[in-house]
Amino acid sequence: MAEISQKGMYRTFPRSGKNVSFTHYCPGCGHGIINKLIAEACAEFDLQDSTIFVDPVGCGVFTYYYWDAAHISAAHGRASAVATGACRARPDAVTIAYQGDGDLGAIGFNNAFQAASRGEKFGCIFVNNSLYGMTGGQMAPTTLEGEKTTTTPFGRDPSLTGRPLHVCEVFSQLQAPVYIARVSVADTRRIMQAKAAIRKVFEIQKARRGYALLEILAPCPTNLRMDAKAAADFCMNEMEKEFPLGVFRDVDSPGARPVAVPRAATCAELFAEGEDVPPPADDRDFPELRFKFAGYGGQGVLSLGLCLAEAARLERRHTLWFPSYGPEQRGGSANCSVVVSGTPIGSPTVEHPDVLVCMNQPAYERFVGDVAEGGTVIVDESVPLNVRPPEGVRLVRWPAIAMAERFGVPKAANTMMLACLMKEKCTGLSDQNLEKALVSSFRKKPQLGEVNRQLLRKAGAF
Ligand SMILES: Cc1ncc(C[n+]2csc(CCOP(=O)(O)OP(=O)(O)O)c2C)c(N)n1
Ligand code: SF4
Repeated sequence: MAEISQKGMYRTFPRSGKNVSFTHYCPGCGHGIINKLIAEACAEFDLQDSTIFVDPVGCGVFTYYYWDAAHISAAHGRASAVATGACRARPDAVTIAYQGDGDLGAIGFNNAFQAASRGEKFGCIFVNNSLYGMTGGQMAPTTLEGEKTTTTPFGRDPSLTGRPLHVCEVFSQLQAPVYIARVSVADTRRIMQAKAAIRKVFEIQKARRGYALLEILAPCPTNLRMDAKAAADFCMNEMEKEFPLGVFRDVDSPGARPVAVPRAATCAELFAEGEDVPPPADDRDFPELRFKFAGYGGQGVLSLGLCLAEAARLERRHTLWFPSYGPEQRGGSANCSVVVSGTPIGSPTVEHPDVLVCMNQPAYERFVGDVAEGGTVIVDESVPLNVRPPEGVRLVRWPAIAMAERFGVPKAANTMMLACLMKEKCTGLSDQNLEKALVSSFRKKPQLGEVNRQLLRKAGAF
């Protein structure tokens, strides 16, 4: 038997503990055809090693099992937002978001629309099967008037649920997109047109020309409660009446006003006035260090974390700072995570810190059990220790609050904590950069920067 072409796809798909060579799609589903066309286009343009697919939540969720390229799974409706991040972080790669009509047209409409309006450099393949497939056939914004779904059992009634959403037509009001088209995969001729349009999306991304939206009408026999032939006929005869096929915007058409490929902003630009330093340098010998700073809002734990992250940036380490606080400006709990690493960091969240700094009792009790084995917890001396740190965790008690009061600057308790981190040599960063970062955090009040520098020395940081 001739081998079936699987260009751009894995040979087998490891699903549910088995290695199968068929997809999870129902017979007659448009996703299956579209998946194959996308994989082929990616492979034919030799882009498998430089494509980032952003996968949706919906029936297309498993494309990472099928397409042999890099993938990021987005939360429901967020593929265009995630694709924005991916194409900005990796302007050298081709980014493709894959979204259903519930995903893009309902929960995710705004982020898809805004990404298109900004002219983000990615291609969006939008599969319109007129309903929510994965969850059992509920009405989507694209459901036709009169179409029966599980949530419109008597047919969609515009007086209750409005009229179908025409995504291509709405996006065509925007200036930045360079390509907007609607195709179908309901018969062979249409599949060939869809193939050409998908190739065009890849070509546009390969040439970094701008945002491209390709809507593909696709049958969902299962939820339409039809056989494959009838569902394809519904797609051609009913859906196309509402959603005419065609090209709404082409690369060089007069309506398009693409925006330039953005240059990645430097940290100095992002943080205004900060000292510009070259981007982080990879250093595999520098281990990833995870910090958590916790206390009340107003105790300066977020600034303390920022200071550490800024010192890491000055040292050309990879670093991320991630704050978490309540709605109150002062008084509520606040904490932040900081990751410092010699290699790019996957996530800014820190579940098991190597170093935990606690300025109050609730923070200590909440986080002390999470500290990684071999880690350190630094707690203000005023905090009663009702709970012991886990086995293998070093405890350091430090009178940060009392010292700041004694030095006449009660607000500088966080600077006193920084002094302790430096004394204990817990940061992996140089004293010089930590001091510089501290002073620069007061750049709008330089006299306070100098006061804090002196306090750092008085506290015996170095
Ligand atoms: C935040 C959130 N809300 C709702 C869901 C449930 N959900 C999963 S898939 C889906 C709809 C998918 O429909 P569509 O985007 O049209 O894709 P299809 O399955 O038809 O390909 C919904 C509502 C979810 N997973 N997450
Ligand atoms: S439920 Fe519909 S969209 Fe989902 S796999 Fe089956 S046919 Fe395709």
